[in-house]
Amino acid sequence: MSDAKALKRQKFEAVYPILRDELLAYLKQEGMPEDAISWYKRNLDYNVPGGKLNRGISVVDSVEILKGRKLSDDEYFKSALLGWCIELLQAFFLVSDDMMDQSVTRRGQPCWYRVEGVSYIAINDSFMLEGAIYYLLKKHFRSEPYYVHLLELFHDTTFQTELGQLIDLITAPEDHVDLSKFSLAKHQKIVIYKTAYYSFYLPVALAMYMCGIPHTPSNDPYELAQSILIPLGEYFQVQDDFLDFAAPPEVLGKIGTDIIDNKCSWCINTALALATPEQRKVLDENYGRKDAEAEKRVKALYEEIGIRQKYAEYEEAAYKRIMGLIQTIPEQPSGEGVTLKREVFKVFLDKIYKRQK
Ligand code: DMA
Ligand code: MG
Ligand code: MG
Ligand code: MG
Repeated sequence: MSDAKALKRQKFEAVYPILRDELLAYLKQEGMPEDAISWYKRNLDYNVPGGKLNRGISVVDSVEILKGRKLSDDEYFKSALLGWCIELLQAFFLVSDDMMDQSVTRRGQPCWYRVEGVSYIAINDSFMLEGAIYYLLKKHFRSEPYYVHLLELFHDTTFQTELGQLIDLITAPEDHVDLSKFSLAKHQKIVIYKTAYYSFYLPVALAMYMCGIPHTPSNDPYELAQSILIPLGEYFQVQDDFLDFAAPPEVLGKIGTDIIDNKCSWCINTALALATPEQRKVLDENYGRKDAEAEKRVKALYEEIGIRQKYAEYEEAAYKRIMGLIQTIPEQPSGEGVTLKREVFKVFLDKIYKRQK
């Protein structure tokens, strides 16, 4: 990591304990018992700050680019706070996702529900990570003219993500493998809803609201942003699917479960498109089984069909396509006020291009 990037991360991380302590102070004020306060603290500390923080820091980066200048202390704090609200949303989704996917590790440590003494309490803990978002938004943004936009955006994006999780889960029944039900079209729908809205559109739209960018009846800048960020998020989830199979767990911080979980992942869809009838039989017999040997056979088959090469080709094409979309943003904006800038999207794309974790 470059020095500049490490410093940026440190500055962003320094905001986290302030917000956590505000949340804990609320519990104290409500007269909650000490063990409840320390439980919530442990939940927050375990699940919120330890990730890559790409989504959270992207709010700050985007506000800076849109304003075209260094932020005041208050502007920095507010944009970082919105960034941490996305990280809270992410923590809420991940705690529940790991239970539903029966995952083992996350960010190099056991998934929260697998921690001694937590188990199903993790369900309520995930709700309390979500609840924190609205406590913090109300406390810090209630008097802003864009407050209701923030609320709607978080609510809409949450619902979209939940729809995505629903189709991800019901397309992967535990007891019934039917690969003929998978398709790249289904995959695209799943990844746009479960990942792209909250991971890519949300950070940029939050920054746009904070900068006072208005909606317009035609050529709405939020629509324009979405037309680039949704494909970007799709590309990101294809990477997630590929890394689930290909990345060493020590690097990725999590152990892949997609093959055992019968997921409609980019890898299986790509393999299905390339498989000979004999290879197809191997997939039919081994995909989605709760069996490490069957998983190994699927992985060997992925290698055999050259999925790494296919992925490299996909990644190059996706990069070029998204760069092309970014060029559709007018470089010389007309009119007054803060307008969308290509740089917002380029920075985001460069953060994920060829990522290994
Ligand atoms: C990610 O799906 C989507 C959400 C909303 C967490 P996933 O199960 O592929 O994520 P991961 O690979 O991180 O478990
Ligand atoms: Mg998962
Ligand atoms: Mg999942
Ligand atoms: Mg995954």
